[in-house]
Amino acid sequence: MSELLADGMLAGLDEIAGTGRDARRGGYSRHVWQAAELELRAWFVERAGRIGLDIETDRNGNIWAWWGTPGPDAVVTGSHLDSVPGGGAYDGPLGVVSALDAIARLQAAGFTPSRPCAILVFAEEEGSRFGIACLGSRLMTGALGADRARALVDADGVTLAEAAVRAGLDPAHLGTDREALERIGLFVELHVEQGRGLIELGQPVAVASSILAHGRWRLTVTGRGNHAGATLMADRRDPMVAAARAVLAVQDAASARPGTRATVGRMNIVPGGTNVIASSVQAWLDARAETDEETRALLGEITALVDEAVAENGCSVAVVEESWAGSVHFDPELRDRFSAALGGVPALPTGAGHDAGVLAASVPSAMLFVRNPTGISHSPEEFATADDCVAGVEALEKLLRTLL
Ligand code: HGY
Ligand code: MN
Ligand code: MN
Ligand code: MN
Repeated sequence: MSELLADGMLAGLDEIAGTGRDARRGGYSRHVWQAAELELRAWFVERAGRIGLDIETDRNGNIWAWWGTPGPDAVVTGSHLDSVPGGGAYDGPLGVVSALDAIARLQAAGFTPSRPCAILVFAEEEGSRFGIACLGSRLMTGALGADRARALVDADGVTLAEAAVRAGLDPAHLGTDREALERIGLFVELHVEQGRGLIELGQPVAVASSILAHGRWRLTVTGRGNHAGATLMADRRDPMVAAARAVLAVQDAASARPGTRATVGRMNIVPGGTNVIASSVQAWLDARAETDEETRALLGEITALVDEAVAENGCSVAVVEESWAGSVHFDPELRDRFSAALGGVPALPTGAGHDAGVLAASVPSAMLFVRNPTGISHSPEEFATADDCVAGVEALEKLLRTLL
């Protein structure tokens, strides 16, 4: 039995368990084309090579591992290897190692595909370096304009174009290459569940039914920097106070609208001195709802409340939309066909965005979820048991067998 069998995918997870550990935050920080993610790319290429897959990197920096001759109408599976800052071990990698192991199992059973098949590893699904979630799939489908993409800048001032050149790509092709997309006949992504759906259903595996609409906005609150000790409270225009009230407004607005979610998980305080009243505060809003309209309505309410809070503190605010992804409903025929093929596994909605959701606008796409007994994700507490991971691989293997 190849070492990919038996617990191949568990061995795969073990092999990368030490890559990109974030001692300060806990969990993993693996961001596109930076050391840890480059190490994972190399690991993936080596692992795929062990089962005879042929590797190529497309013009948007996504990695393809072909089982047999590359070609049109391919059955493609995969996910991503990058993470959020301080992320968990399964979000992304579980889909990649499961794809490797499902193919290894089919090979070991002497199965030969009747159509092209590939594993696809997307670049920058989390948007942790350049700020746009699902960057690799958006570039592939054209959901993100090429000019805007090339100009994206990371925290060190490196543009996506510059980072792409360092990664060996021609930035002129970022976001313009449709060849890669045209080879996909169907895409299926296995992913750890990031909520409590399968816990409550008491099942190890589900198919995805829908993905929330999801927007990201950058709020820049500007006040007047000053001395923490010499400035009377009545004389202050403190953007930190306005931003704090804005965060409370986000919490109130989303909590009052059933099904909506809104988060401020990232802030940048300028200049950031203990004895300095800030001059400006940047806060990033992540807002989601079942429909595009509800998400936009939530944003409208939040910005009205923020305007009020900011004005009362003598500050000003600028709101910039950084990314937007409309709600996704996976093809019900495909969803139900896959559910039936897996013995009637449930269909679950998700609040988390995925590359499969971006691709769904262009090619038949589906997702498999594997139970996460903590129900927590984007955190070191994210987890999946060995049994459920194997149930996920077996489900993916079964689907690939019906498709290939
Ligand atoms: O933010 C998300 O929902 C995904 O994990 N990128
Ligand atoms: Mn994620
Ligand atoms: Mn993910
Ligand atoms: Mn001083």
